[in-house]
Amino acid sequence: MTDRRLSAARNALSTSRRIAVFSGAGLSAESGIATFRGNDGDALWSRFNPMELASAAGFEENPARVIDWYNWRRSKLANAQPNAAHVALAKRPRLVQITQNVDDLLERAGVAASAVLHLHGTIGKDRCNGSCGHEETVDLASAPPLRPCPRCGAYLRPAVVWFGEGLRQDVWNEAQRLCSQLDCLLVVGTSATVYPAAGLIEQAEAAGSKIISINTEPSASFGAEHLELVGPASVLLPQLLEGL
Ligand code: BJW
Repeated sequence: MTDRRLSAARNALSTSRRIAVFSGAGLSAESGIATFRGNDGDALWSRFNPMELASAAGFEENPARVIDWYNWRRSKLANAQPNAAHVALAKRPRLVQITQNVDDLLERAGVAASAVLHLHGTIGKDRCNGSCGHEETVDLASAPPLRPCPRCGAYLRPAVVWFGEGLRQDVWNEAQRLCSQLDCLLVVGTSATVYPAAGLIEQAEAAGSKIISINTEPSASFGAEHLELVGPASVLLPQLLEGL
């Protein structure tokens, strides 16, 4: 069954010219980075309250708690390595990378930083929580505690997108532009529950793109042109992309 689906998916890819990858936390799960909503008991939102840790209100209430939590995640990421799924993607530079992930494992696997659209920002940077626009790179292995912005004195915060916040307009516009003109969208390791990002799948499908999904769990149907592969990304992606 999986073999038949895999060859159908390979066929769909080989007959596609414009291909993008839309990835989520499952892509980095096998690098030891926790997902948000998985069933394994390790998922972040089963252990922590997202409104305390990933919202502007949570930061206002207790900024040090938020920074400490992000620094704990940063130290885990500092010790992580790209897995076979990241490496398989990096070997195919013609694939456009649109990711919800805030980690840099695609880049560390060899994808050019300029070629990855990070819809939800990057954990490797801090930005001013005020409006001065200051941004700085953070050393993942030894990220500093809560501190003021050197330019305006407001607190610095991780350069990620929290609940209730808009996505960076230029990044979002580019993702939408790409997804409106695809032959195939490869959806990897996402629960596709967080909007507006998940809406890219619907947008691609409505514009006539084939959808191939890879997930350890069966997913919702993404339309008539959806080919679903169930299993770990580190196994299925290298198999799917072989020879592409
Ligand atoms: C594997 C695997 C393996 C595991 N191989 N697979 C419409 C309806 C209802 C609500 C909303 C709506 N539109 C907007 C909202 C509100 C909200 C939202 O979507 N809420 C839903 C949860 C209901 N959206 C927002 O707030 C967004 N902003 C917004 O809408 O702004 C507009 C606005 C502006 C101003 C005022 C009002 C509105 C922003 C969303 C930001 C999300 N931020 C986070 C945190 C980022 C920073 C951080 O990392 O700390 O982004 S939350 C978290 O979820 C993170 C992820 O990028 C995102 C998506 O998660 P993802 O990647 O799908 O991971 P999981 O864990 O959910 O799934 C992993 C999958 O992998 C699973 O399916 C596994 O089975 C699979 N898997 N191992 C293959 N080895």
